[in-house]
Amino acid sequence: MWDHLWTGARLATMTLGDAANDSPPYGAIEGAALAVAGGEIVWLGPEAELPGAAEDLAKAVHPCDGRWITPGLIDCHTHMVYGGDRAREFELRLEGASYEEIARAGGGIRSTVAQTRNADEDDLYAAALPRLRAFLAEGVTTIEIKSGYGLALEHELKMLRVARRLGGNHPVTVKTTFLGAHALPPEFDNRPEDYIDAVIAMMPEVAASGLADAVDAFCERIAFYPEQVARVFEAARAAGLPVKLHADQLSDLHGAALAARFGALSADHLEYTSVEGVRAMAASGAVAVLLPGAFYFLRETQLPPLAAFREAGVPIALASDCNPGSSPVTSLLLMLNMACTLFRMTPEEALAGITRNSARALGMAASHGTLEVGKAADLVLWDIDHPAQLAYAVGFNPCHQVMQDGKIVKGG
Ligand code: DI6
Ligand code: FE
Repeated sequence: MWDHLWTGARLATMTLGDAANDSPPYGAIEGAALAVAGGEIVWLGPEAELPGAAEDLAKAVHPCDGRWITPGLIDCHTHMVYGGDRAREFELRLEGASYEEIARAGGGIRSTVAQTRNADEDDLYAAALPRLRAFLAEGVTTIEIKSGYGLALEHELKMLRVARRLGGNHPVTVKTTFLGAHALPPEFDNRPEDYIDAVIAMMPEVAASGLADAVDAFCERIAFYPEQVARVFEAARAAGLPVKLHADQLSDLHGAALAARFGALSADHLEYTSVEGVRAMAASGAVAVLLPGAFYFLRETQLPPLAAFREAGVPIALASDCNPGSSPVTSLLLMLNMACTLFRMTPEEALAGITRNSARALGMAASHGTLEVGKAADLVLWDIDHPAQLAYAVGFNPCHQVMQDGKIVKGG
């Protein structure tokens, strides 16, 4: 007996079609059924091909009335654990100050660092909770959470522990990333090389703690130069941790190529990435993670090189970049709409960006991101007539039911 069987469903499997088979958009299967047992998808296909009567096959049968099922949503880039907020900085920017000017004047990331250092684990947990709940309400079943507002071992580990605790107490898979090289902390003013040494010195303990699944850095003139990032990445490699990079967000420092050189899982932001950077990513297999929330909130006008990514066959993911300074966003569905309206991505590309390709950006492609037999039973049932409606509507949440890791966690 299967544990669960959905009938009368339409599936957006999001599997990459076999070109020879001329597979339908969204990898769609209409008039479909899908079965779950032991936390895995064990059967899916046209309902007419079920090997028996539904009631004889599963302990729980869920008639879907034609609703769509997608893979559970995956947000592969967030900074959702932090202290305080930056609403005052938002006002300053509206009065004319730029994000970079505020950062250089010691505001920006540094103000969040001060507030995060002052917060204890319980404070940070409580602050992150409503943000996490907002994501979960829209069908997010996997979320990545970065450190990077502690910038000292004790505070970085504190952030990572909070991230793990959020995952332990909620129906969501949390992937954590150590972002020690996010900004220069005030005690290292004018001594960036010394701070990079300090980040490298943190690496063995971060790795040994088991609190980090990957390592990230911010490669930018207001953060760290490529040579400095390369030193951090060497240390990550020595510690056996995969890397990813905030690359080419505000200027082209050739971050995408740097990420590719280190076999990064992903390079993220990428508004200023050159064609050479795109080619390097294509050759290395890195995922391009686009962050339309930050593009929107900073009123950026330089578009990421989408046509080049498409042409080179670089997989494109989307994420919220949830953070207090450049993307105070807690909706992954909103990112679908912004990716389409701002970047001219198609609704299908956008949905692949928060399922199949975001799984890959987290190194989880073998087990997550598509509806396929053998993959984790993370899925969302939507009150929609067509998958494009997920990207089309703004501020609307048609999430009907969520299964995470084989358990129904919303909309019993
Ligand atoms: N790029 C971003 O968009 C965030 N971090 C980064 O490296 C912004 C972080 C912040 O402003 O607090
Ligand atoms: Fe970010």
